[in-house]
Amino acid sequence: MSDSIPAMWMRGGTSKGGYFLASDLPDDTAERDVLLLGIMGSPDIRQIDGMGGADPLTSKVAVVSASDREGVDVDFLFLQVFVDKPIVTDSQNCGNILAGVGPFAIERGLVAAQEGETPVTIYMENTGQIAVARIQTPGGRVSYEGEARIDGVPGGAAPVPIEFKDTAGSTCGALLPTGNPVDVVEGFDVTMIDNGMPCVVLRAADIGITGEETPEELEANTALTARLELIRLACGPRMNLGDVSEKSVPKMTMVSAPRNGGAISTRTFIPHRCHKTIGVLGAVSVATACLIPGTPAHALARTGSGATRQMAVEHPGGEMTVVASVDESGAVESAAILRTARKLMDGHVFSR
Ligand code: NQM
Repeated sequence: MSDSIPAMWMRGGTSKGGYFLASDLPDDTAERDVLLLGIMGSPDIRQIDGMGGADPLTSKVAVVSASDREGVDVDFLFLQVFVDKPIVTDSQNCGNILAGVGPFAIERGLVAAQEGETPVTIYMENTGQIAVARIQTPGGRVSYEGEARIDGVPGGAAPVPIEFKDTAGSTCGALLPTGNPVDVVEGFDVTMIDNGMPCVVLRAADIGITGEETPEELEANTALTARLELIRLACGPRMNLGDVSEKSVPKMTMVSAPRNGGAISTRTFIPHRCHKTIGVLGAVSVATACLIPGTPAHALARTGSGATRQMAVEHPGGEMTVVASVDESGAVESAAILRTARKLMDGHVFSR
């Protein structure tokens, strides 16, 4: 008989995945990964024998535990389960799956709900950084109902505002790991940046697209995907990420001038499938690139002025607003975004 373990399935932002208590998973990483591959049905492009949705955005895992860190409620480890390869990686964080961590932690009794709203301080183990999510808890219970809307998800839900601090250099060690706002890689001007998510940002026009294409059109453009992968593999070591051939970072974002009143328009490969929208920390990193003079993104962006910038990062499904607080020098000090989450299933999940 196959093993089953307790799991909650949740939509977090524009992603979906399995949420587990760390204590319900094997301590041994190799054993844990075999179990998760079996649960998701990987490797298989259809993930027909598992819970994964045949897309990197729906093949994600949150591992949550009570934290013994000062001022922190819970520790969250994000795991990306590859769809088509037997790989489970902790090489990236995920701000979308993060949106479900607060509700999950309250539902599992790791955090006591307050009346009305409960702030949950989360240590993101992948990058060693902190996020604070505010969860709606009327009557001391998590509420998923509400009118907050995010592009890429139909209908309304309870708002989950999330604030990030000190995300610069989360994985690469520095906001600009090469020290430059722009470098030339494989003949293209690129910004290698990490403000929560390692990203390579380049002009859409340089690589032969308008930036208005759909994700399906871009994925079908094999000349484009081959060129992007060449650039990505060359950028990995320069971003202190080493050989990235089997990693899900850096993300590749092609930018063009905003079309709908936002700050910038984006199309992002994560890194081999085109995102239907854009990742949360990916959007924070791209918005940060827009604020740095000398980057290709800066020249195309509308960034506004003042200490608080509302920057709508346009993407194939609409936009994601990053609220960036900047200091006198124009550097981003903290960023906030709005997400929503929904509990889909609570029970036991089976591996192979
Ligand atoms: O950048 C997809 C997502 C993400 C990541 C990816 C994310 C983030 O949309 O914080 O949320 O880039 O792999 O879930």
